[in-house]
Amino acid sequence: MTRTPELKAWGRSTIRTACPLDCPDSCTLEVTVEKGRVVKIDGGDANPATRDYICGKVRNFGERVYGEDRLLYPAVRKGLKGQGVFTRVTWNEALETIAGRMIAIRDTEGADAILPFSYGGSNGLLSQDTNDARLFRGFGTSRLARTVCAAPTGAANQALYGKMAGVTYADYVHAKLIVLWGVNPSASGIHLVPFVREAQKNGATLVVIDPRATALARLSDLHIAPRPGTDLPIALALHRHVFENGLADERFLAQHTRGAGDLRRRASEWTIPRAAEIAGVDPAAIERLASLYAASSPALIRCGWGIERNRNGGSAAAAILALPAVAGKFGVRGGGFSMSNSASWGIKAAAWMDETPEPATRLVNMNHLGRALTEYTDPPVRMLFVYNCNPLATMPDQNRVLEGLTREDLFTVVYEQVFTDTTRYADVLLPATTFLENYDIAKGYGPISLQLVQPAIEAEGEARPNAEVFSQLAARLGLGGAEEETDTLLRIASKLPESAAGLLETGIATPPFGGAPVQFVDVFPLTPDGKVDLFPEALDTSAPAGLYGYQPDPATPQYPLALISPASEKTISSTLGELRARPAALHMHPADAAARGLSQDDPVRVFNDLGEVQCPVGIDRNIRPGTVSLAKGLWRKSTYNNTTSNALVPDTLTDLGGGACFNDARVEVALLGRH
Ligand SMILES: Nc1nc2c(c(=O)[nH]1)N[C@H]1C(S)=C(S)[C@@H](COP(=O)(O)OP(=O)(O)OC[C@H]3O[C@@H](n4cnc5c(=O)[nH]c(N)nc54)[C@H](O)[C@@H]3O)O[C@H]1N2
Ligand SMILES: Nc1nc2c(c(=O)[nH]1)N[C@H]1C(S)=C(S)[C@@H](COP(=O)(O)OP(=O)(O)OC[C@H]3O[C@@H](n4cnc5c(=O)[nH]c(N)nc54)[C@H](O)[C@@H]3O)O[C@H]1N2
Ligand code: SF4
Ligand SMILES: [Mo]
Repeated sequence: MTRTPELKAWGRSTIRTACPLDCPDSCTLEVTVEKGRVVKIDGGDANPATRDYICGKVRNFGERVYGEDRLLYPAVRKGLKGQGVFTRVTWNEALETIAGRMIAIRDTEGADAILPFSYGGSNGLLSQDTNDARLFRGFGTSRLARTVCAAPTGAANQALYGKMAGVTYADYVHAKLIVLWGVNPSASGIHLVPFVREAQKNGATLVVIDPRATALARLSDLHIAPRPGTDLPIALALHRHVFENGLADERFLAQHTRGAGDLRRRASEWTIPRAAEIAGVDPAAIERLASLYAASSPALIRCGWGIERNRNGGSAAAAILALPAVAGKFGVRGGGFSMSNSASWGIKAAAWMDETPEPATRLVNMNHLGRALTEYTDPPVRMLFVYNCNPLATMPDQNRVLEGLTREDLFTVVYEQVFTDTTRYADVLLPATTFLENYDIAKGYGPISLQLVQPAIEAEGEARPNAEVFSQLAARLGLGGAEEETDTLLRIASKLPESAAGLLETGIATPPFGGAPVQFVDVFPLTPDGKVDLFPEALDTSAPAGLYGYQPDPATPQYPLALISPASEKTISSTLGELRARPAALHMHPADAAARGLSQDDPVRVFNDLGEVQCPVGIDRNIRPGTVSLAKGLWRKSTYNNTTSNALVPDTLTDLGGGACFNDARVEVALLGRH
């Protein structure tokens, strides 16, 4: 396989590819290239769910590719840690330095003193869990639990349904009731929005459950704005309502589920008034939702990731996902639930990683990065190898992460596209290609799609793709021969399930069930006995308050405000954060601002015992009182004092799955300068 022939052409050409960023939609892209440079990025129509439009972030992605922050050459640190002074070296020198250091660490303290650190840079199948895993597994480094996102929702979906495929975007138009629960598609998955609007035109009722009045909440029939972290009581009150009023689908429960009795018992204490009290909402609103849900069909719940980022996130996801089973909402097009569809192809990295099994080395929860770098002994972390991730911007307890990255005795490799916050603390910098410069396989987790990502341009500078760099490093360490990127692509493509045939030839595989399976008609639970497990024992044992057990709000009189950090339309996590211009504002309800004597644009301190963020305040009626919001994915330069919301986020873990509790940050806000 050779690189795209168009690359050789010097005229104007359009290349079809796909977007592998960590966004559910996975758009088909058409990239126009003139004289070897990208001049236009727009949507293509191969993936029908994304139609042929894309978001502004990727339309302007050229600003990243050609921007002044782009990393073009390998480099090593010259100045003090964090000073940001580097000297250019060759790839050979950079890889020799890293390999030498890895061997030295293994020979003195053991290979598990090396911690590879990666997450969402690209969701493609080539850039993660391929040659990187082969290298780190083969060398015996510490393992990383990639739990920063989707760990609690994933644990719940796995245990209840074995990650059965969910309702896809196109089928929303058939629903008569849509509940958007802790999800904001107007920012985080824009192609869902027209389907929701079309359903509304067809007469569907729209309910949004979100502490903020998002764009779709403002267009909804019912908006419930709970205190962050209280979705569990609301969901349990809905269960209680359904069970106690004889509205449960007993036949479905008997035939397709187990554990309904235990779920019913745990829900029995949650009357609607009690749940409403805890959630800080009007009981009449929950009452209305309960009646609507019981009476409507097809009824569809989209369970987002906003509900998982707190101490109750796993149980909340389980209780929400259990609703369609108890209330009998499956078996019709447009009915059931939708969440992540990433498992729908049945693709498992194990298919191409079998020859390098995972060793039983130390497992580090990525949400504990700060702790790992500053506290772990036996052995301490001596090398941190960061790729596909910007942990200084995106992980909890930012000040502790920073303290760790500043350690003189830590050797940090950062393999990146641009000069991020994390990059500044590197000892060795490696330049990575963007998806416009490499191959990949993009798997959507909203629509069920699988597409080929192919280079539209030659790599800028000396940037190289992950598949190639990790295999070259592995070869230097005696862990197999170096592989070209296209060889890795072919190897992985050959291990994909039959359903993915045709991907390399046509650029897009034909999804199972036409990409629109009906739950309990086309797809069934992939649990061991094929039933929905409404009360998985393993979850009950691992959750601190038991499964469906509510843990109270962590607010204190000193720090009464809940700080949330939802996805913004300007970045994907922190990707593209370099392009944000103005300082980001803390969103606050007028009543909370008045109580603190704050006016629009006042500079404020947002603080708790972990840290402080200084930024302007934006008075916003669309956020519930008692909750404040600062966008996810900010870079440190986006505030006055170089910290972001993560400086206020504790590194406590969710009840299930070891996830991050971003929205459990509790803070106070005051005018900057007044103490
Ligand atoms: N533009 C853009 N798109 C993205 C991303 C991005 O950063 N930018 N990130 C991608 C990734 S990695 C992910 S995981 C997804 C996330 O996409 P979403 O599922 O939309 O997740 P969030 O934006 O974290 O939160 C969604 C909503 O939940 C609300 N919320 C916060 N706490 C609670 C709560 O306790 N209960 C309830 N009911 N609601 C709550 C927030 O106000 C927010 O409006 O989006 C993906 N798409
Ligand atoms: N406060 C707060 N923090 C959050 C969240 C929140 O809700 N609130 N949400 C969390 C969520 S949902 C997620 S998913 C995480 C994501 O956190 P991260 O995994 O840190 O994701 P990004 O910020 O997108 O950083 C990915 C980096 O990988 C780089 N990259 C992209 N492609 C490649 C490649 O091919 N090779 C290499 N070597 N590098 C590449 C990009 O340039 C980018 O800097 O953030 C979490 N952080
Ligand atoms: S980030 Fe999402 S909406 Fe934007 S182009 Fe990529 S897949 Fe499409
Ligand atoms: Mo995420």
